[in-house]
Amino acid sequence: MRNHRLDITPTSGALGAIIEGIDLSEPLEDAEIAEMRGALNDHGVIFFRDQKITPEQHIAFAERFGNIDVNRFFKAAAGYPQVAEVRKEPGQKTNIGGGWHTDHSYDQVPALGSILLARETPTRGGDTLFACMNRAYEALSDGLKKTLEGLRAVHSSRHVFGEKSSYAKDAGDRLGNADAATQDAVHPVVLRHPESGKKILYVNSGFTTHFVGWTAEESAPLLRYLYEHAARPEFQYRFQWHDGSIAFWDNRSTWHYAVNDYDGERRLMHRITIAGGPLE
Ligand SMILES: O=C(O)CCC(=O)C(=O)O
Ligand SMILES: [Fe+2]
Repeated sequence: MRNHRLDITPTSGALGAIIEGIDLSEPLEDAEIAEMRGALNDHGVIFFRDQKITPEQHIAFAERFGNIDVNRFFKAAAGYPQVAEVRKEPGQKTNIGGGWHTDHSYDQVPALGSILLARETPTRGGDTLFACMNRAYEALSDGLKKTLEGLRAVHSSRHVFGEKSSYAKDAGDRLGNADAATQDAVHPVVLRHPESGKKILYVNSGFTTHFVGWTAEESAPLLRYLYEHAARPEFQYRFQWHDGSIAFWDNRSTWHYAVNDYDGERRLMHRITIAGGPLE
């Protein structure tokens, strides 16, 4: 029985924490899982280094936090339908997730988060940026906060994963199931995080299409302002991967952006997504 607390160190002023001195291939105690959950609520994304875990151990770890949400658009790792592959081959130009977004906001009940494990990393580059949507919300003026409190936004998967999407086309066989891209969901623009209770700005440039009751054209200038504001470096942390690194992000309170700067090299990640609860 381990009786020490986890070694948790924040990674920036905005978000992120690294958890050291723990081997995720070993059975974890309930208290350790609870502490990780707490760290995820406090910091938005938690990181681990040098984890030599099998896909089975990755799945077992994820299941300690909830049910697995199998993404219908990502190609799965061979033999493991629960594990989505995030891959870029040396000959490929586009990457997966190369713009600010939160995953699954097009679902009525968006995922809690994802546990992304680096299997094969390029010699340099291929970092992932994270941004804190609580900080972004808190830094807005009282006037704009009040306006946003009354708004709801539509989020869609169609323009990203659907038949007509150039992103899905460029991704080739890494994405699929385009005819399942029929989800649209409506969420408040400002959420109270279901676990931490913190207020978060909940729109993202990947999936949000417009405000409810506004046209796309009317919505665009305010959305553009919010995207620029929320992408300020003060709200970010940039994570450098090595083989065996893990990032476990909260998919409600953070955005992420996979940097595509390693042409000619392979990058292969395994992602397991955990189902979330209702947002309102
Ligand atoms: O590859 C990455 O760093 C993140 C890609 C991404 O957006 C995701 O896995 O949801
Ligand atoms: Fe993503």
